[in-house]
Amino acid sequence: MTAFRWRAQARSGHARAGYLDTAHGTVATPTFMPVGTVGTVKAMTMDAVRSTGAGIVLGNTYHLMLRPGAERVRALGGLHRFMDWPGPILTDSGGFQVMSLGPLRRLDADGVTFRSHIDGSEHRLTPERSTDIQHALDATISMCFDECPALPAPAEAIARSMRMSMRWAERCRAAFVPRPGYAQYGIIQGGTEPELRAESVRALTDIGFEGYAIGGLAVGEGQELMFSTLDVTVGLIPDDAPRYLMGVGTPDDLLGAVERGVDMFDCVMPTRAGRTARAYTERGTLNMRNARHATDSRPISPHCDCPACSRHSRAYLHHLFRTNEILGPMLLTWHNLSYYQRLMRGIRAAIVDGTLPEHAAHLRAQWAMEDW
Ligand code: PRF
Ligand code: ZN
Repeated sequence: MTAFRWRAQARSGHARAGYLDTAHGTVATPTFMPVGTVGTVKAMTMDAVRSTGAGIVLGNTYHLMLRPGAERVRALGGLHRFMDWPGPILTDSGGFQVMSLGPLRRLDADGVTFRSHIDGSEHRLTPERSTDIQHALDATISMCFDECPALPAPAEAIARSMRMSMRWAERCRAAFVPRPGYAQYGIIQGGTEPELRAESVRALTDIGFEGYAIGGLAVGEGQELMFSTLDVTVGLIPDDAPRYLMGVGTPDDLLGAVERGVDMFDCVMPTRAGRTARAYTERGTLNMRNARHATDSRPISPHCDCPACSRHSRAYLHHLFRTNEILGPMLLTWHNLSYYQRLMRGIRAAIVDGTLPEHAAHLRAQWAMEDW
């Protein structure tokens, strides 16, 4: 039986490299988790996801409770078996996803009532229900049910929302059934107000979780405010607990957040961009629909060993997107996830080698350069 824990391997400034031990295997951190919202990383087989170097993936309570339903996933052996991912899975609680339904949701102190975006049927999520669903899915890491207000918002509204999320966190913890190698993370809220963030960390550490997430960022505040909020928040989290920045971000966001002490990330960016012809490279992004790629026999990136780069030209990818062929999104998602995992591997290696400042400067200089 593996106990759930994060252990440090090396440090550089506030950045940490380490390992996350779970019931479903060990993951090197800092790590990027590909998003598998409905039990699939869109356009990818799980073998392909594994081959990019991903060690942990994310699933969503909200989507899976509606289709196919948490009890069906449980009856079919849990989410790992259902989607064929034996490694660790983190599930988001549904709070953030229900938020984005806008007029389809009604919030009260006990939870959220909402209409399905699929068929309009009425459903309810509470801290207890969200926690039970994540158990039924057999999530390795369950997230607390929270509210994530959009920014900017009045400090009074942010404070009220954060305090409600902290009361919900207590109820989530009470509903959580601990098992060896499994974890539940609390989610820090409080907008960009340092005092509210500090109050939120205190509330969550008083309850006690296996890990702590920073929520409520990348919701319209901009990178500068996101980084300054990390500067005043991350250091308050217990040093021996994993820290997860939810829904972030661009390669530059990831690097800046790792430098500030974050260990885990998830974002739809590489997968969504891959389906819409946008390629991430060491020198910024490319739009594969652009006519300048039409006769280019070079790979997307000379540094990438993904199938799109090792077997195909930019011209072929351009052709696939121009003809709306399904292989275009498949290959470009593979490429983008390969880029994100290569980025994280490089950052981890630099923390271990003690060369993070030089490596970060090199990455930023490359991002600012013209395409090869
Ligand atoms: N809460 C939850 N999930 C999230 C967020 C949050 O604040 C964010 C914010 N960027 C992304 N995903 N539960
Ligand atoms: Zn590639």
